[in-house]
Amino acid sequence: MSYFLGLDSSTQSLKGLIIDAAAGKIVAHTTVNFAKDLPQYQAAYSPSGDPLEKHAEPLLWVAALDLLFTRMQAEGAPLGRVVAIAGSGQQHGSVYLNAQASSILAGLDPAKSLVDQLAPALSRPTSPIWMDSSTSAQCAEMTAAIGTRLQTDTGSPAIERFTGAQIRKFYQHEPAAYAATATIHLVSSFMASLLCGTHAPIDYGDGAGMNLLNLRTLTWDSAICEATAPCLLEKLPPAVPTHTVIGQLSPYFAKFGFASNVTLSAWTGDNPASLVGTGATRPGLAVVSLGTSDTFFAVLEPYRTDPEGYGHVFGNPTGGFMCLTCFKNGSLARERICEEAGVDWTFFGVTAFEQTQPGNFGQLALPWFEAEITPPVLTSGLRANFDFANAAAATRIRAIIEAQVLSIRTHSQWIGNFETIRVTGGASRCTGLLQTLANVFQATVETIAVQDSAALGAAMLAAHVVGHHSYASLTQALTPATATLTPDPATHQTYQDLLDTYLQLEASAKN
Ligand code: XUL
Repeated sequence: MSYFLGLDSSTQSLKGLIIDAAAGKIVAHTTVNFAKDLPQYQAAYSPSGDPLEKHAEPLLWVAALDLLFTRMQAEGAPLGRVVAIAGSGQQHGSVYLNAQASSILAGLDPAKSLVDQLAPALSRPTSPIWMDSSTSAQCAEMTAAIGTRLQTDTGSPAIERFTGAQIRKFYQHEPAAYAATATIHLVSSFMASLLCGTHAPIDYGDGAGMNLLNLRTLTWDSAICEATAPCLLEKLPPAVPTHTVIGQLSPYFAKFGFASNVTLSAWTGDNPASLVGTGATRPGLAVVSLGTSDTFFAVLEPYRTDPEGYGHVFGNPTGGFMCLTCFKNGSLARERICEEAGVDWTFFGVTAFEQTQPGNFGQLALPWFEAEITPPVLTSGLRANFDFANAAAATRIRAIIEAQVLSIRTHSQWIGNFETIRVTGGASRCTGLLQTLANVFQATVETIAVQDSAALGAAMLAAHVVGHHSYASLTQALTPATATLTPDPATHQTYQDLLDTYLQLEASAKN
């Protein structure tokens, strides 16, 4: 039997994907879309009304798990043949559970829904997620307490969305609820806990997104935990390598047709899982994931940190380290510009690029509709160096896309150069964007068939950890390049010049 299930609990959906590892094929693929399928829950909102605050209701993810398996079973997905499960979650988001949670998880009753059973286990009804940038004060306090070691040992300076600062804010604003919290999970380890029926550990891939894990010792850093919130170390599940078997599937899930002896492999963050699912676990290859946020990631050897402080170091699920830079205004900004211009996706992705020329006569627009992460900008709003509102739609679109790509180039330079960039995510169908990436980086751009690289990566992890399938064979069969774009050398100088314009605009707009 060689069926492995990968799950991905992301900002907008929960996906399930089954691979037949021996045949090298995806055999089932199902999505629960939060806005469409579970509109009664909030996926990203501000409980206090502060626009910098972004939380989700954790019961949304719980409800989505029941719904996904119900749907997969109804669709005839071979759940009964699944040998092992792994998964990934949106990074940094945290779930707060009380002391009852352990017995609730251990005694899940298949006659009741997961939501009804888990609701009493929460010590906090909402979960801060990665889109939150409301913790600048807590970041400043953590930096003052720890100093530069915070970045050099945890892989990132204090970052607003990272879990450490979020936990500190919770402790400061709601001390009683913090004290009533027995366990703090990441989205990934929380989802894994539901499946295991016991508290699951946090892996090095996702754990590194908390500012609490010492990447030199690969243990929770007790001094940083103490400076973050009282008794924090006691509330954290153990930190483990991603390649860890964490238990067996809870009998609760037999009702969906799972076998009785399904093994669970540790869950990780969506970006570390995507590193596996895009076949990018070797140096020289970088990935640009064009999702809700745009991320740039690659293997990082040896361990080092970004001198600018924007790039983060996480555990590479296959061993060693990876680096990642996150740009919040990714697809959300593209969708907004497309809608405002009143054009369809063919115009946005193709026609606009035929009607304009590389470099766009130096016209750039920074798409910071939401507070931006890279570079950190807390005041939202588009910034352009030309009369954006009165320009033609095609000019506006190229101005946004070229700025997005130049930002990715600028803030990934510390990692080095890459021969190949693999592109994944919804917007990887936008050929104008892909050619711009090839030209700006002067690198080959490859697309891969699977859009859901995090769910695929999770299934590949399960196949490797439990089924002992080699990454080389899984990568070759499941993530081949489907299209290759080569850079146009004639644009090299154009983009060198535009990079300077971009840097000037970014510097002036940051202030
Ligand atoms: C990474 C980050 C985002 C989320 C999206 O640091 O914040 O990419 O992981 O799910």
